[in-house]
Amino acid sequence: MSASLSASSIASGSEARPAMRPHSAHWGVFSAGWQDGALVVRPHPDDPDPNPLIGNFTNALRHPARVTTPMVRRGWLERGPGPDPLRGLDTFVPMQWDEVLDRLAAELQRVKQRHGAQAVFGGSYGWSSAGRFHHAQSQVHRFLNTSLGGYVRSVNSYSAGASAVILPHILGSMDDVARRNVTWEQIVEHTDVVLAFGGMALKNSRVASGGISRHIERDSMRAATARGCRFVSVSPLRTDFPPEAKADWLAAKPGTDTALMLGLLHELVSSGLHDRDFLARYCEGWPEFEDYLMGRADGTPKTAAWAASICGLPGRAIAELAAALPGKRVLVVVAHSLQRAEHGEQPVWMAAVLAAALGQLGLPGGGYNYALGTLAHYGKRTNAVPVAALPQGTNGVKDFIPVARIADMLLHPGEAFDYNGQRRIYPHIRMAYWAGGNPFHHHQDLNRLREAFRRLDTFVVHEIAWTATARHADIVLPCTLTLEREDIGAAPTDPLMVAMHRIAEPHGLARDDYDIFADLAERLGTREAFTEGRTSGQWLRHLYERTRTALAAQELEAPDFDTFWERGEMLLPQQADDGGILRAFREDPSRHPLPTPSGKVQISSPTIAGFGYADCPGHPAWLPPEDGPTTSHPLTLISNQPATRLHSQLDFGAYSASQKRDGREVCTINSADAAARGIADGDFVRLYNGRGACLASAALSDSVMPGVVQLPTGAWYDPAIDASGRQICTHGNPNVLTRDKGTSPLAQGCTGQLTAIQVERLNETPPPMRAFEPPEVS
Ligand SMILES: Nc1nc2c(c(=O)[nH]1)N[C@H]1C(S)=C(S)[C@@H](COP(=O)(O)OP(=O)(O)OC[C@H]3O[C@@H](n4cnc5c(=O)[nH]c(N)nc54)[C@H](O)[C@@H]3O)O[C@H]1N2
Ligand SMILES: Nc1nc2c(c(=O)[nH]1)N[C@H]1C(S)=C(S)[C@@H](COP(=O)(O)OP(=O)(O)OC[C@H]3O[C@@H](n4cnc5c(=O)[nH]c(N)nc54)[C@H](O)[C@@H]3O)O[C@H]1N2
Ligand SMILES: [Mo]
Repeated sequence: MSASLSASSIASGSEARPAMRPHSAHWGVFSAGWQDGALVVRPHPDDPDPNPLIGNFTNALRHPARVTTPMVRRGWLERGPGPDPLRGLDTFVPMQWDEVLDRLAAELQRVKQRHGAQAVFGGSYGWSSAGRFHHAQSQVHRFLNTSLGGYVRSVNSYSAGASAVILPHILGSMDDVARRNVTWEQIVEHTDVVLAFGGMALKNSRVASGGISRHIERDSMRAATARGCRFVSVSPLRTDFPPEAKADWLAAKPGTDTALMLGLLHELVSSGLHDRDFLARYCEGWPEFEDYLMGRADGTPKTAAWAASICGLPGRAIAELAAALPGKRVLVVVAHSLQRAEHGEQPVWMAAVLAAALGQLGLPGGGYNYALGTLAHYGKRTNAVPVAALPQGTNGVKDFIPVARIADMLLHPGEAFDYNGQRRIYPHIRMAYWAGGNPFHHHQDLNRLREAFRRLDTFVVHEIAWTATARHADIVLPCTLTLEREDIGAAPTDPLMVAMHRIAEPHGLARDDYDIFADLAERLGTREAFTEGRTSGQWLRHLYERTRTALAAQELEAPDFDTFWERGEMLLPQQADDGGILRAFREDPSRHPLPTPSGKVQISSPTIAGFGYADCPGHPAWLPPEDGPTTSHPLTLISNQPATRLHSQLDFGAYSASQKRDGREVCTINSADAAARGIADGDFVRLYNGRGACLASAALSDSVMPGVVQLPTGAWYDPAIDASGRQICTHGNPNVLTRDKGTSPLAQGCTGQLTAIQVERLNETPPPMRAFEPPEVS
């Protein structure tokens, strides 16, 4: 894991060519092959801006962190299923496949008979890497539906927990507002100002679930800028835009965007520059909102000066920005990150109101495109033919949780919680089955999550590697890495369908998730229902057929599966760049109403007001956070997406490892804040608050605003005791610090992005790193 391993094995065009076979990942299409015993990966030749994340594959296949054999936790084996404080501390016992599957099938039957399928949590949130068929989350859902009768599921995502719930109340579905809306083509041609809250970091838009063949964002920004488009980045980090965009950087305090947007809009309304015709014709509920904005409702006018006192930007800068917007083609963009925070619903809603008041919704390159720039799915055209996914069957259990309420559910069975106008009860979960996700990556307050998982009878995990989640499981089943399988790579917003060839044989005893589930189903008497009599190879052909028939129906070339497989890829037709539902609505609001209660943009929402939530009132509002900076924890931690990997995946990979220092994650801190604490570049630092502490290597920079520390997510949780006897994650996982509380009772989304911390220089040798060593076997 030394830096010298970096991305050096990514082949360049000039090297002697090994036999390369095509493959695809969420971070790009590439080919891979072996040269002198080393894996070489080469980006797709048509990709203008390849993602360096493909470098993480080069050393991954045979890495010691891989799980090589089925493992059972000793305590579970000796004492049987049940809550256990040793979960996560115990040793493991290797076991042959037949025996482990017999034991697991018996445990599934026990839980089902004693407690019913509603005692099994199968939400299994996560971004595991696969194509259309081997997608682990679809596999586990299909297995639990066909073989157990169902499972408690989770709804929404860690990505967009708040917006997925608020957007349908006010504009339309996430898909309509984020995916089928403004494209990069429109921005290049039409947009005058892109006002981006949370920036548009290329590290993020280089990723798309299902795959991405051409990374066009950098060139699109360059072309738009050359035509005269101005990018404005409201963000705590300068690096949230690439240099090509020549963005103006406005470093507002994190978590204050709603106040800033209110200040901008107050300026417009006070000068009469808001689009009254648009608000009257296309929107509902402006008057109530205007009463709030102008201070008639609560005595506080949301002036630029008021906003300045909250967000820390000069009032004059706010007034100047407001004055630069009317009469221009303005696109307002809000990154996912803003709503992964307390009251995350508010900036999503407020940005829609700002764009509506500018009269821009539905115009080419204008209006509001939630999350454009945060993932490669957005700003793209949609394919004109479908790409099939593994059907998941029918879930007989009705219970669900908003995805980020996992620890609450495990710690509070039978208790009530609020969600989107409903009052629901947390089910009592005895068994959790995870395949394809890493809750010890994605969840907040990991010390609390640990306690929560200890309440289970049994925790089953399929993993490629010894993540912290695998270490906290009772049964760990080794599964193949995508490079060890054949699959079909495709996403609805990418025109390239990829024949994902097998690059390597499975490591150790690893098996495909599909084959594991098929053999488990066999033991439960449901093999036929799960497999429909197909092998994986037959499933690929079956799924491919959906696309082939759609191509044939459009009288396009529709090669058979073998031809597609041999060619390695196929270009799919795409739909016109038509602006989606917002354009149609603008052109004819009576024929194409929005899917909201009024058919219009809900500037206020009587529905949401009717829920009576103080933390999500009936129109967007500034609601100060509870977890803001304090005297003891004066810094705001930004735990954003890592530039060197996808979440926690392949954190041991060569590229991810090459960007660490002394094997630890790097946090970036403003030079002044560092100086005040006697911290020099490269020092080990301890980041802490009342919930926990982690170690990181400090990088000093003025691209981070004062008062802010940035530590990306994804370093594998590595709990240890430091020289002073304190619990610390010795690797640098920020989720030991973040707060496990929903955005509001409306969406109950994840609030992991921001938290208040203190940072100090570490004056002792840090505990050793164990994250990438397999756990102790006995
Ligand atoms: N503090 C904080 N926390 C956050 C965020 C944040 O901004 N701040 N962001 C959140 C967001 S947006 C997200 S989407 C989540 C991401 O959270 P996750 O999606 O859970 O993270 P991944 O690391 O992608 O987890 C995928 C896991 O699947 C495993 N895997 C890979 N391939 C396979 C396979 O074929 N089969 C099986 N069975 N397993 C496989 C990988 O080894 C990995 O452990 O994190 C969230 N957490
Ligand atoms: N390389 C890489 N790319 C990824 C991922 C990854 O793990 N690695 N994950 C993918 C996934 S699943 C998702 S959901 C998307 C996530 O997309 P986002 O959630 O938008 O991504 P982040 O990097 O967490 O945040 C983007 C930026 O928002 C800024 N920010 C944070 N808080 C605030 C705030 O309160 N106000 C303002 N104005 N700015 C703020 C931070 O500076 C941060 O760099 O990224 C995707 N792309
Ligand atoms: Mo996400």
